[in-house]
Amino acid sequence: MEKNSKPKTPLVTHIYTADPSAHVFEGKLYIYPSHDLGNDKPDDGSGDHFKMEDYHVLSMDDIDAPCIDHGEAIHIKDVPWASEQMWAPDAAYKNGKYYFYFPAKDKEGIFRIGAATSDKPSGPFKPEPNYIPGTFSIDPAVFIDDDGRAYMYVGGLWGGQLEKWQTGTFNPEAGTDSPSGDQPALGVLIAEMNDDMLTLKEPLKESKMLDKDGSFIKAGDTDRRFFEAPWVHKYNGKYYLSYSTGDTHFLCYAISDSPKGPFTYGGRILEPVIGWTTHQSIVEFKGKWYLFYHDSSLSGGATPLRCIMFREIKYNDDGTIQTMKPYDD
Ligand code: FUB
Repeated sequence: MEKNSKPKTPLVTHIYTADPSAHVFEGKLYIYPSHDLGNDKPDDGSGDHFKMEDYHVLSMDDIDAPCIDHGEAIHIKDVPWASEQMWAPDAAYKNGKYYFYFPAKDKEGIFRIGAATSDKPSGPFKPEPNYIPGTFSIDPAVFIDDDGRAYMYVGGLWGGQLEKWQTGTFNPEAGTDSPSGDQPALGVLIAEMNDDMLTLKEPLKESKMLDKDGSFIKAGDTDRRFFEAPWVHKYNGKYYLSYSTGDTHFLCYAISDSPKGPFTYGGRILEPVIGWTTHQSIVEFKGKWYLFYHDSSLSGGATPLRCIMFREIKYNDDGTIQTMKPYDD
């Protein structure tokens, strides 16, 4: 296996950033990260220690070009339905417009997914008055297939509230210990989007992840089960769902023949980084594939103050992704 390059320095250091969703728009790399402001609340697994109320858009003309901050693209004060916690976002381009997707808590403290639009990839983005009907939980990722059909992927355990939706409605009492052990783990939620890119064509539906023998990945298999940060990319005709394992801190992936799954566990992309969370996107740019991710190195390890970076990823001949260690020489 090829040796990893040295860890990259953060893409930007003037603000704390996380959860980078990278896309190639207009021939450049555009990165849509979260913006960490930090607060004094304890890290109790609820996510309340994050303070995130706006988004900046970043771009790079080339892979070794300086990273430009285009400034604030959207602020929570302009989103009528949202109350707090603008977590991991994504963006998409269709119909001559740029779409920005973001999770935030509504006025009742329930995570929903919002959308905003712009004529430019750098924004500013104009938020829709309401969240996307039928959405819940966190970490939206939108994948547009070669045939133009668009799919939204969402989901996050613990602070991301996915456990609370197991009955189809929000149950505030549902704890983070269900399911557990040998029970099938909760899977990513998927829905095809309408052509307007602002509504879902169908209800979000869970796709449970499979092991190589066809059985479900178990909830107790915390080194491999889906926790948060879904992202889908297509490589050699296969659909790759990458994700974070949360409390075990791995970036992993699973593969399917369909954008709607089921996805079969494929392996690990990145070993744990400095900090609690890890969250990725994978993008092809000028014939090479890159992993964008974050750690907490810029803040000396403070969990809610993160910084984004990237590195090239390599595939093996059988389509598996080579596992990387973040801090190897
Ligand atoms: O940035 C807030 C949350 O932390 C994200 O939504 C998760 O994916 C994790 O990175």
